[in-house]
Amino acid sequence: MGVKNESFIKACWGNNDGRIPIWIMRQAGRYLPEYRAVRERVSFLELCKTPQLIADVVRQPIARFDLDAAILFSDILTLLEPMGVGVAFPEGGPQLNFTLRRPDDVKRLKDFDVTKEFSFVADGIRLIKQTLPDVPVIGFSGSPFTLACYLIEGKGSKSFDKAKQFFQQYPSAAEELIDFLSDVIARYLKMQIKAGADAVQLFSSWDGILSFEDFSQYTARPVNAIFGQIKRFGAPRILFVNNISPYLEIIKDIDCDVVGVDYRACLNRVAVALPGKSVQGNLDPTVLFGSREHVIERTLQILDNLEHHNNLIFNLGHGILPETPLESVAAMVETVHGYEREQ
Ligand code: 1CP
Repeated sequence: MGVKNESFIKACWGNNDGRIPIWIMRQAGRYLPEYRAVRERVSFLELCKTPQLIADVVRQPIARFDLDAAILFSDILTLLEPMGVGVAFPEGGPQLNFTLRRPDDVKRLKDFDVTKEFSFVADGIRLIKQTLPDVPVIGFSGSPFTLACYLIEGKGSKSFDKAKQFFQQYPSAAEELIDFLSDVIARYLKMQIKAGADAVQLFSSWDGILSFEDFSQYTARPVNAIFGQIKRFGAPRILFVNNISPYLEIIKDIDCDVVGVDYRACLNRVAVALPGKSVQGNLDPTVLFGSREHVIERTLQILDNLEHHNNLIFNLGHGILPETPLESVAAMVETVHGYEREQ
């Protein structure tokens, strides 16, 4: 195991005494000229389905910056295709060719063999491991509620009102939908770990629109079920919640190893509220549009504010934005790695 591997995985378990690890949500993406060059040749979906191209773009940010983890290149919405839901990725954002409108529609979603339908993901992970033997690889899936949001709305949305309404109008269909998705997601993450993923992350990107009570039912309950099924494989389980602050009391009891924190929250406050869990985050992605001094200052602010650093994985508090200056990314990475903490 190289140095990189040690710091990320150790931090996931809360016992890192080496350098502070950092990776970046959406680190292989449009802010990189070399990613845009690949995307000029192939469509987004073709890229997601071609193991060699997956391995190529996963390596791009690692080759440019001294990052401590790689993340599988895919999208949370590709998991919907074998259910019978076509997904397209035009310029304006993802579009589904099927939406859940009535409770009966849930029964039209097909169950499928994850290993058979997603062999390109398993092959992609195996190739990443060959290309980057010293770097831990993170597998991922969307959370059940976040995937349900897209299934009901049919596309992205600012508030997913239709999805929230469906959950209130049809609670038993909603539960059936969440349980079906949880089962598929657990099998999908298990397959990724078996293929070589060293850690897995659930993206609860839209769960943060739920009421406190609904978060217990539609996030905590299914996430516990999913993570409970994969615990025995020994790969750290990361739960990223966009808009985490209202739910800390619930998250405290969720069975996960690391909590990914959005940029709105005070990272130290979250860390204090979640004893026994590691934290990942949470620089505001727009900070990277400021001066070099500003990037360094805001990065140090997060680091200085934390009481403990042995359970920290530095990251942005949401995905990196397409126009982000590359110099700012380098400044952030150098600041994190150069940080001298009190032992
Ligand atoms: O043109 C392009 O290249 C497509 C842009 C793009 C990219 C690079 C999309 C469409 N997805 C991705 C890759 C992606 N998506 C990764 C790759 C790995 C990495 O991090 O480097 C990951 C982890 C995701 C996860 C994802 N997809 C999430 C969860 C993270 C988050 O932002 O909260 C979500 C919500 C999606 C849906 C999605 N896919 C693509 C877009 C533009 C969106 C957001 C749509 C919306 O606004 O609702």
